Amino acid sequence: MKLPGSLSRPDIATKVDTLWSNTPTSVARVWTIVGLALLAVSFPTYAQNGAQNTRRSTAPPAISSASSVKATNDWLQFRGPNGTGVADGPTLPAQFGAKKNLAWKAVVPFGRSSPVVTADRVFLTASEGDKLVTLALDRKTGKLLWRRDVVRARHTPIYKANDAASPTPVSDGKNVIVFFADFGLISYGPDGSERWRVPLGPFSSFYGMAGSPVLAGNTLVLVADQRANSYILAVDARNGKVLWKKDRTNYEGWSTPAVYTPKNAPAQLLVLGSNTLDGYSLDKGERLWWVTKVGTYPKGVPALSGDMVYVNGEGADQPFLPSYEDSLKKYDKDNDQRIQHEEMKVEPQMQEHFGWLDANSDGHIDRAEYDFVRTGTSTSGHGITAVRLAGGAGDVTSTNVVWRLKKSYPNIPSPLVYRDVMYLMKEGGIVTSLNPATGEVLKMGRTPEALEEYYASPVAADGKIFMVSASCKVTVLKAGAQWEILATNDLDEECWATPAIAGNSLIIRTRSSLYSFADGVK
Ligand SMILES: [Ca+2]
Ligand SMILES: [Ca+2]
Repeated sequence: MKLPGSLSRPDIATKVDTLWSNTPTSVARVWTIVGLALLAVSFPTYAQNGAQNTRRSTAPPAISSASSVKATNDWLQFRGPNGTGVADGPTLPAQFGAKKNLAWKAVVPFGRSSPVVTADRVFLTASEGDKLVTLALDRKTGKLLWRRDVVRARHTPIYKANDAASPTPVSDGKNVIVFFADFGLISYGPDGSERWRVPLGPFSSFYGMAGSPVLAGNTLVLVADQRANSYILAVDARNGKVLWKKDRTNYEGWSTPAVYTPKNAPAQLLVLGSNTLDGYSLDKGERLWWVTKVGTYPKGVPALSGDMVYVNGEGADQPFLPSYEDSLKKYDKDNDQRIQHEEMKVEPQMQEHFGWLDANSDGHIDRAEYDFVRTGTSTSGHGITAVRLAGGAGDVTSTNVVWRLKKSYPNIPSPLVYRDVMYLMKEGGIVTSLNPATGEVLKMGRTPEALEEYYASPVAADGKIFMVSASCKVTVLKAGAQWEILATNDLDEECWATPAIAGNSLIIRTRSSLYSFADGVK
């Protein structure tokens, strides 16, 4: 059997662990939330959080794009300005709902992608049966301006926690570019006219593709990490012409890249993949440097702040699965030394993830496949990794990693750095504030009215942090090292998407609707 490529990578340490913590139940729980982009929790064992270096960063922000957080009037990609989740300038309400501070509400088809906002439009993707849908709504009124459908090229089976429209669109402020794993890339003009398309796929991902495309000037970048043949692709956003494509050896991933523009050097792409964070040159796609031991299950987007970047990757210190022999004893009723789907029904929550272990989809889990997941993808470091963007080539793990946090970090939600404080939103409703320079935990507490799963990444503006739970309870924090809860607003529906903030509007997608909230509108 051919093993997935990353197992043989010398720079990949071999393991994952936190992810599936110890029991099949937790395995299922975690995987219920994998793959959502896309769009953070544990227990207060924070004293020894793995901070390894206490150098204080006093450097001013060196990132042109990320630091352009002045009066943000648009939100053009997943998690806004360069994926930071931070908008500056607006005034936003702490309390809102169907009858409070509601500017408009629009019914939209299902999809887990997040809204993006230009000066006059809100773009959104969805899927309905065979149709892959792109919507443009009027930003002021929520009125549908146009809808474009393409028929999906295929119907790749993926895990139930993902869907055909989980990647978030990206806009240059005028046009929109969308990515559907069952189709490829498509760009529409402001009036809905198709500008170009780039068919892509099929992709091989048990949990489904989820990373969103991003723009760096006129270059559109898409990271397609899958079971084999992972790659990063750069396309001319003006015409859809492929500029370059580079193979990656990383395994399945669901992370969106970030663009880093050093003060006096060309732009780079920061790509979080299974077990590595890589820096690529934007112009040619050369892999310039990398950091290892960053976890196996990359999600969200690298969070840039000043000359630091923070990434989040699940993993564990010990294998989360029992030995193959123990699993054979439990499941292998026909004694053929392999595990079949039917045999796993004694453990329904494990059975749901059968396809994750059966890498070649032949209906049998064999030892090599099992051990690949048990040890090959699990225990190579994990948690929040803080990396100084200090130059260097090749493996810069030993020189550029400033600290790591291996406890109480999120699974899906990205870290947020806002006004010199880092916030983590972890499943179960656990909020942690940290000193981003050192990893020191400043405060840990709960969101008592929203103790549940979180898929959306936290966003911030107006001195407030917005955290959206799986049942769309939106907790608003007063930002600060000793943060406080200002309000919890209940939209009473399932919620996966990361909110958008543009001007004085807070735009939130629930299962069926898109809401725009603003202070004092009603
Ligand atoms: Ca068997
Ligand atoms: Ca197999």
